[in-house]
Amino acid sequence: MRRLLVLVLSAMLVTSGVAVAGEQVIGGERASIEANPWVVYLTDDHGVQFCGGTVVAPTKVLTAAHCALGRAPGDLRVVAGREDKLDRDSGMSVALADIWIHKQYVAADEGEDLAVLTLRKPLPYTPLPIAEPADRALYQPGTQLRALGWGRTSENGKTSRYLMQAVLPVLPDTYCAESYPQFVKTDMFCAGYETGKIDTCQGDSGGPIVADGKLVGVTSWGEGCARRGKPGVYVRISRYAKDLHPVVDALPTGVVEP
Ligand code: 4AZ
Repeated sequence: MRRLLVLVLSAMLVTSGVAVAGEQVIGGERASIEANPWVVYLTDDHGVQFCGGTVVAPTKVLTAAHCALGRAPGDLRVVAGREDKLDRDSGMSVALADIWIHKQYVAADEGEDLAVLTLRKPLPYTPLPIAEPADRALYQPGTQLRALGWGRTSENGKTSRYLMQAVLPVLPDTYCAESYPQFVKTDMFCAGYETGKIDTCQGDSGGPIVADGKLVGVTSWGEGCARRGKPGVYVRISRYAKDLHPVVDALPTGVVEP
């Protein structure tokens, strides 16, 4: 009876698309920090990783608004140059001077899910350029993007000790709109597979999805993780380039122009 129940339950898990194998990001593989020096994670005041981010200038980290909202600069830190969360000797943990949240942000599934963190000291890691309006080709359905993060490796599982990556093709806006009634195609895109199985998950939010050496999207939201017909949704960065440039390219306070 007990064995039958286990059998039935595991069959239900398989058919519901919950990632039983419990692989990485979900269904991904390990990635090196050397090849992706601009990917960072955010920790709370207990040192617990809860979101991702991208170095977009020496003192600026782009993340999701929902990762930063309600937090003071002293409540979180940026960890850079560290692939293994337990390897405290690698990379660095940096304090914040300021948090900017997009002024139109209300909720992740309404768009504008963007925040820029200003660091107290510059990072020695190469920044990643953001996608611009001219980069529209990167958002064509089928474009192979790569998402990175230390998020959960199954929908209800633990976050990853190691940096993980997964290749996720851009899906047509029509498909995203059928999946989610609140999908806003000008501000968001969705990526993944109709069958689910490979996806970002909780803890990956705020982190990068990239192609062609550019930041194409910021991991934002979705219904569960790796579920059939419920792809991950990402901030369409090219649409926000004009909002981000003044914040990202601002000289650090205290630096005076010659
Ligand atoms: C989250 O809660 C989250 N499957 C991140 C990504 C996705 C869903 C939820 C996409 O941070």
